[in-house]
Amino acid sequence: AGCYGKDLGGQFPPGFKFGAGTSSYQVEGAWNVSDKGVNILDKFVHDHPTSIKDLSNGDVACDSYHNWERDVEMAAELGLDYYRFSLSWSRILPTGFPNKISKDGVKYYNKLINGLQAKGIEAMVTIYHWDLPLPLQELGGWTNPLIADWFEDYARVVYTQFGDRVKLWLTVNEPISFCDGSYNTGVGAPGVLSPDVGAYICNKHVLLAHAKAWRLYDKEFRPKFNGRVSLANNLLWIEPYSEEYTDLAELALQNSAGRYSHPIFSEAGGWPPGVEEVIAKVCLEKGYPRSTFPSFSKEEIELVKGTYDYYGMNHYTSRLIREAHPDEKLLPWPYGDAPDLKAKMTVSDKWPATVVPWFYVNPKGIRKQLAWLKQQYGDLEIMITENGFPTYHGLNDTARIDYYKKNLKQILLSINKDGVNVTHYTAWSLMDNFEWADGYTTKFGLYEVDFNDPKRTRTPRESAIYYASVIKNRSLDIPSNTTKPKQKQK
Ligand code: PNW
Repeated sequence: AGCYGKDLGGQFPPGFKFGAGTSSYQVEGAWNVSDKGVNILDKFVHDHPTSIKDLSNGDVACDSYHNWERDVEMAAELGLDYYRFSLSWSRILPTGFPNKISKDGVKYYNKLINGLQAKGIEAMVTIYHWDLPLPLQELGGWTNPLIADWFEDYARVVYTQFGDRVKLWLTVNEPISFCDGSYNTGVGAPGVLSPDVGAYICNKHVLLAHAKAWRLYDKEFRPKFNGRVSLANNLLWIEPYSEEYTDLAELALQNSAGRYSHPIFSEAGGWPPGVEEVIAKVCLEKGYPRSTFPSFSKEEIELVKGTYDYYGMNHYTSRLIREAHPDEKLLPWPYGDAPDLKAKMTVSDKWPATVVPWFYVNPKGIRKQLAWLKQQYGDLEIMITENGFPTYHGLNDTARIDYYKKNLKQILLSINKDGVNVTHYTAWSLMDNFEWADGYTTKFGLYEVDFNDPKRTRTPRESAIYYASVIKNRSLDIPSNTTKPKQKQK
């Protein structure tokens, strides 16, 4: 019997896989090494140092460009089945275009992929995790319709270079974050404020870019490499504040999860129900002559529909939604409020706060979110591509262990009780890293990174030892002695 009781049903199904994730800008450093091109994150942090809490940046970060062997070793220590990381577009294509492929850039990822392979660890590769080459941004970035072709060209390069060994691909990470999140606030790269317009154009172009990259793989690479491709959506679980707001909560889910999923995963394709109408109405109220929400042509609907091999889901936290009071101050969508729905997003006082303001703990949310996906899009395979918990520094991270334990428990209930086909779980993150506007002040790592040490020494937290034991036992019912840290603390 484990220390959490006998009958918890803590076993994961055979074949269930565990991983951990990072992204290029957040860990690699080496921002100007060799012929690497400049991307929008490099430019943003250098131009706006004060927009990062500790005035830091990702110039060096975890220096994974040089420390990749240690990263592989950590993945092996944890017993990961796979490691999720992202490719830096500008490191591989210094101009953003395939006219020039960087030998050093490709070499770096080959070393990493081969290093993982040598330890029997698969690579789950994100093609784009927010670091757009600057030359593409100067042409409008995600608001230029040609981005779909530029992205497809880049995808062809990486499938060609790495597809023999990489079998799990994610085209883009959290488009709601780099479309809605970025254009509605102007905060973070590329630093363009374009409420009502930018986010929606970006939304449409991301779907087309994803679809082209998926179709390219399907046609030219799947026959020889037999891998699988999807995208990672951040799903913020939204519940009604009280029963009268049930429809509002559903509309908010369609406006978040739906706008980035329905066109791809639903049988009908196209924009999700209700959203186009609401936005059109709001646009007229705001004085636009017509809706700023782009429509899809029939051909585009067909192009995008069905371009998935599984669903990639990032999930962290939940919200409650209610109608806003008149004159109530509303923050921008999606991580503030929902001004276009004239709604306020709050949280339950039963959900513990964390060290980051957007994050309250509601483990039941992940199970409800998974059930919603199944109900919306049918019985598809779902991989959790991110889930994790923030703390300040320190190796004794009991709150993180508690978060993982409770979320994994809910995922087991989802699999066993709700019949949802969840097959992969990715802890975010393998190690502390550049946490965007928080800089290095808040930490998501299973491994702590010493950012004052030029070597960027990594040390396992208690949560790393816990996660390793879950993976080893393929169960949450872990004999109590294996949850104690074995490693010496420094
Ligand atoms: C993700 N929310 O972003 C990103 O994919 C990671 O790069 C990042 O390090 C991680 O979460 C932790 O922040 C999110 O408000 C941003 O729900 C916002 C939310 C969730 C995820």
